[in-house]
Amino acid sequence: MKCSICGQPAILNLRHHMLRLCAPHFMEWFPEQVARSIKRYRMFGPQDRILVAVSGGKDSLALWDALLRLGYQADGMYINLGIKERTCHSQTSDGLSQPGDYSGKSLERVRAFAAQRPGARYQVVDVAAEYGLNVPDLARRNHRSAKMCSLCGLVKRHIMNRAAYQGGYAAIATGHNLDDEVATLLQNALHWETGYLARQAPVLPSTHPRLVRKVKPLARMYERDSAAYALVQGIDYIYDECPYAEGAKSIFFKKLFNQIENLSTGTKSQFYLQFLKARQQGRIAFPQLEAGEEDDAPRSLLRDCDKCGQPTSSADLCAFCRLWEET
Ligand code: Q46
Ligand code: ZN
Ligand code: ZN
Repeated sequence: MKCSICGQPAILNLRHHMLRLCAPHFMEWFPEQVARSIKRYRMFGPQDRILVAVSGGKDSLALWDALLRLGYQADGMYINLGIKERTCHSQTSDGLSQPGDYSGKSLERVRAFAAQRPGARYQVVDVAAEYGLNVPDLARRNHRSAKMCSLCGLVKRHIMNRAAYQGGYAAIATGHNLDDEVATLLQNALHWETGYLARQAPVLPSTHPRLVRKVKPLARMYERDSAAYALVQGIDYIYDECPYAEGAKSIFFKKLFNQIENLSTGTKSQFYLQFLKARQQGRIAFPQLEAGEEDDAPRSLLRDCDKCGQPTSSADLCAFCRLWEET
């Protein structure tokens, strides 16, 4: 198999792009694709400061790396959720199996990544140190362990938004890739979750001066491509999924899409891009977003939380502060 550009041995067959690339050309191609998405969806400009949500996994570190290589002012942000492994060992990319602390090991990956890149700045928020409980304990106290991911998502969104707003960042960038997007899209379509479908997009614009815009520069990238980029770039990332993601429906839907993709190349891309196009052209329309989570609500429905001051659609406390009040 030869590189479509230079004829040297290729390391990757990008069937969905009808392209085979050698390592050096793949290393150029990946950031170029990220840059194209940033421009196409007008995510941010070259002068904007971006806060990248980094988890220590391949996608967020690949994204951070690509943004730095493209010359963006991209700072990392790691939220230490205090997640421990539920099994006794975890596999890390150094091939060693070590007992321990999932969040701690993820943070080590973020630190190592930044240490190898002069100028890569990042901040860490430790949920237990700052608020008194880590996220699994918070879920237990609230009897919401069964809904751990929705509680965790709420905590992460709140903390990211606060940090991005206070730090004066133009956007929060997350490492969601095409596989994540199509798995979510199908799950939401199966239940006709019109509210979620309405806002599933590479850009979630700000609806309030204190709600920071959210962008997904990898939304058009196949997961295997961001994994390949991380590997070829020598990024040491945490291989394991978060222990709470085990058995998550999203993993089932990702596997399903991989089977479909094997039978019909390009399905993932078509499914996502045609959805975006149909919505943009008005061929699919959703009703006005309803008040709910802060991100969804129109500005007219937002007021300041009595405790933290962040915009909320509820009468007194935002969902994050209510969570801690009820604990
Ligand atoms: S970190 Fe949190 Fe995820 Fe773990 S508990 Fe669920 S939401 S799976 S991206
Ligand atoms: Zn080449
Ligand atoms: Zn609040």
